Amino acid sequence: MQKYWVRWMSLGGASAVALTFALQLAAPAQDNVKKIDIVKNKFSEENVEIKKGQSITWISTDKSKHKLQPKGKETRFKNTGDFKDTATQKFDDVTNGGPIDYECFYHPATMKGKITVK
Ligand SMILES: [Cu+2]
Repeated sequence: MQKYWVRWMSLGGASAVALTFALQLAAPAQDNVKKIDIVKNKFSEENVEIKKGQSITWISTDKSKHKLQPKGKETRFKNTGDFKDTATQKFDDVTNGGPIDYECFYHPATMKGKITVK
């Protein structure tokens, strides 16, 4: 009996790690990422509300490149640099309050957005 207990304990540790890992894989990571499509130089949603610590992924199907940047002196939005397919940014700074204004460097007339972080 003792032998089995020891074996169970040694397996127990490993399976706890495996289970934790499996749970992490199973957890809907997508829930923590808000997706915004970019089609023909337009955002699918211009005003979005997310929770602190959430990320936004912009998914572009345009042939032209985009570069999202903060508007004015906004410091909570980081310049994405040029991208053609996707760009992701995490938002966990809510210190300034109010929505975060951003735009596309190449298409500021049609690509303007606001992000409210709660
Ligand atoms: Cu653009």
